[in-house]
Order: sequence, then C-alpha cells, then structure tokens
Amino acid sequence: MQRIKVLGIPFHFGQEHQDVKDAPTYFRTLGLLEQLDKIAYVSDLGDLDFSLCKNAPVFSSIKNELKASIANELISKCIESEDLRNNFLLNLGGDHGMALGTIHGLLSHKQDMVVIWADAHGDINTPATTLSGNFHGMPLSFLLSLPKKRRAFNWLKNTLSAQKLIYFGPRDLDASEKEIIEELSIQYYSSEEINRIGTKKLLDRALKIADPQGRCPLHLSFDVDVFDTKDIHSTGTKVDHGPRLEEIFKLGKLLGETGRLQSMDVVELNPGIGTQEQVLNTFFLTMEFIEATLKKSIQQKDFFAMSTSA
Ligand SMILES: [Mn+2]
Repeated sequence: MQRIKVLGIPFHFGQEHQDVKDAPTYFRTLGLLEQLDKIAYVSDLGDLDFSLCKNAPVFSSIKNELKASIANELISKCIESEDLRNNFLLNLGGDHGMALGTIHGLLSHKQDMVVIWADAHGDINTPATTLSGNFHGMPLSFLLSLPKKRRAFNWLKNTLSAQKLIYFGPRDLDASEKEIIEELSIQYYSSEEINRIGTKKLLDRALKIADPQGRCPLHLSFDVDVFDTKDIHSTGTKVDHGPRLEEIFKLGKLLGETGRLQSMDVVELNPGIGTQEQVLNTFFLTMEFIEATLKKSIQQKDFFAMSTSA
C-alpha cells in the first residue's frame, strides 16, 4: 500500500525570523494530515528536535554555522534511515536551509534524483559569495559541493550534479549567483519565462535535458516565496512578479503526472508574519498546492515501481 510519510522540520537557523519553526505545527493544526489521509495512508514521522544543536562562538561567514550543520546532518540521517520504497516523503519546514539535509538524505537512496527548485531566489551562494551570511541562501552550493571544505560540514558525502537541478520561478538573484548558474549551465526558468511560455512547455524541455530517458526520481523543493506577493503574505522574503498561480499549480500537477515525483519540501511559511487572515490564507493556499500535487503523484500506478535504491 502506498503511504505518505510526513516529516516536520522546524529548522530556523538559516535566517532571522524564528517563527518559521512553527509552520509544521500550523500545518497539523489546520488539518493537512487528515486531508492527505484521504489520498493515501499517512504515516506521521513527527517533528525533529533541534534544541540540542549548539552554536560555537567562532567567527564565520555563515550565521549559525554549527547549528545549521548539525541540524542538517540530523535531517539527512533521519531521511537516510527511513524506508522510502512505496512511500512519498513530504518534508514540512522550516526555512529553506533545511533542504541541504533533506536532499542530501534522499540522494543516499536515489543518486540519480532530479531536483526542481521552485523559488523566487537562487539559494546558491557559497560562504565566500554570500552578502547576508544567511544559510537559507546557500543550501544549493553545499549540495553541489561548491564551497571549500569546512570542518563543520565534514559529514557531507553526497553531491547533486548540476545537470540534475532545475530552477522554477526565480526573479531575485545576486550577481554572484548568476555567475555560478551560468558557469555550471544550470537550467533556469524565470518567472517571466513561465508566464510568457507556460509551465508545460518549459517543464517538458527541462526534464528532457535533466533526465533524457525519463526514468529518474523527482524531488520538488518548494519555497512558498515562489508565489507572487499578491497570492501569499506570510513568508520572510517576498518578491513581486511571480508566476501566475495557475502556472505554479500546473508545476505540481505535471510533476505528479510523470509518476516519478516521490518527495517534496515545503518551506519558508512564517505564521509570525501578517494578520491572522493573511497567515491562514498563506497556509490554505499552500495546503491546496500540496494536496493537488500529492493527489496526482499518488494516482500514478507506477509510482512505486519507479523507486530506486542505492
Ligand atoms: Mn528558498
């Protein structure tokens, strides 16, 4: 029987708004798991506990470097040890800094996994190029093994290939990030292109390049700031001129229809930002997206046959 495994990841060390850590609790309180249970049996893995992650008082170009590293190692180990055959893994963040751990852990199961990074930002700065020092702007650089070796991160062993990464919806990149993306020829579909050409055409092209034979497992790392500012409010770094809502929903639906979407991160919801109504609207829209995407993914009969293991 197919299951949806739900892991709460109250990771907040990647930026300065602490309240992102409460998002998994909000999702649970608002009934997300009950809704998902109508799609497939839900197995709740609970929330990870980062209270023992300590910081060392060292100078670093990464804020909370040690906490961010220890927490991500914990996330990765937890996912590595899960049985993911015949299971969809839904990771509820937390800020986007946690995607180092989720994707690193998933790569231990599926080395050929393709990652679709839906985001207004690039999240690919290295410790050498970051302007803010916020770790949630760096997880991709660590996944691609771009930073020089750092003692705090010596647990990292898996690398995502740049050919297996697809950006969806960015519109606010640092100059250094543009350089990295160009140099590594990472596939990049901006918000403007999505609205002009449409998700279907772009995604078909993107997947053909990243996975010519159409056999690799897919992971969606979904930062809610990919939504346009008129569609959501309760997130820390909103950016105007996002993809139209229907194009974003199409992304989830089309990925689900491939039968190969097996995992997803949902990050950067912050219940501490905005009025109660704005918070609820943000969560309900995101829940609608999660439900629509998982419904399509689970409906595909070959979902578990395509699962690979290392
Ligand atoms: Mn992000």
